[in-house]
Amino acid sequence: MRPPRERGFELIVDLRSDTVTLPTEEMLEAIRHAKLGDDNFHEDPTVNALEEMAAKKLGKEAALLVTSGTQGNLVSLMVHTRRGDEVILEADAHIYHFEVGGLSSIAGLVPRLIPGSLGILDPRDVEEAIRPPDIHQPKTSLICIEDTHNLAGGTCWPPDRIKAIGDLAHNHGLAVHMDGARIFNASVALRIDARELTKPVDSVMFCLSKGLCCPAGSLIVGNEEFIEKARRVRKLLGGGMRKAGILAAPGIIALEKMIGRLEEDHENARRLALGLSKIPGIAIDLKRVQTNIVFFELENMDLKPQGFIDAIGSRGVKALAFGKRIRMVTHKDITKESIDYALEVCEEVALKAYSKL
Ligand code: TLP
Repeated sequence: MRPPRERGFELIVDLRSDTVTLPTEEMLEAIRHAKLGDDNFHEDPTVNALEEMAAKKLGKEAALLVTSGTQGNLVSLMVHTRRGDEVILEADAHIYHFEVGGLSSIAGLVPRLIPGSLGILDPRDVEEAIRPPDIHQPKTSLICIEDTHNLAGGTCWPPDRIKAIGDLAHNHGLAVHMDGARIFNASVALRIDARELTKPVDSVMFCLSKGLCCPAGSLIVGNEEFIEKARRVRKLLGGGMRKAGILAAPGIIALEKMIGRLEEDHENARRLALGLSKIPGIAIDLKRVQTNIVFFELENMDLKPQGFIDAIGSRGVKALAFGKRIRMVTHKDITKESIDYALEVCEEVALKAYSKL
């Protein structure tokens, strides 16, 4: 079998991340025709329209376009906290592991990591970690949750758990920030309006540049006061983008048209995961495969994860290693046929390396 023509010109099945998605023709057209203005003066009508739409979609008062998910999370953390405060995070949180330590180096925060189950925190563990007012201790001021949870395998927070964390936080006078880079994947997978998932939290960051296929950009949403402060912090971090309507224009199309199709990515991820589970030497936890992310490990194989990735890469199938795990992510530019091709290549490589230890 020959690899499908994913990009028209390159023979590649790129499963490294949904961040590799290319914008649709309609998005490129929208960029071409976007009405622009200086967003630092609030005068970009396309940005204003996108922000209004994002706030509505997530049931909050206001929204702010930021350059990336990393910037959106950092801005949110800085608005909710003061330097020296403690922030509670799940032990495998993206904010802790993959955002260059900005929460400490820039926001001046002390991370308090609590292991969850499938990335989901137990409110009892969180309550125990909240510090009493004490002159010796840092002040707990924020709880972060991640939905879907990337390192746990794209798992979804049950809505009642989000509510329990929200209630707990608010009873203690703390805020909750949701790293919802892929919140619409959770909403589609659970068949629940995204507003239901975000209602209990004070702020949410979500990404346009992943499964929603935009070239760049993320949004943060919250109440008017939060967004007003966030606008200043975004400027401080170099995120005041001026004629940002060229990024907002595809964002509007993303929110109107790209959310529904995430279902297809989830079906492809399931097909991939089931196929991988039948290959000798591949260990996969199927209960984690709830959205578009698939993690697996190699067992009894004469190959390390990077060796496996290099071997499938030479046949046009790309994946990423996370420690001893391998990650594949489905997205718009991956079809059912490319999944079948990827499975064929994985099986071939695995069979050659299986039990040669
Ligand atoms: N995640 C990327 C990599 O950084 C690992 C990926 O390929 O999955 N929150 C979550 C949950 C994320 O998964 C990511 C990106 C971000 C925040 C950061 O977004 P960007 O890359 O726009 O800064």
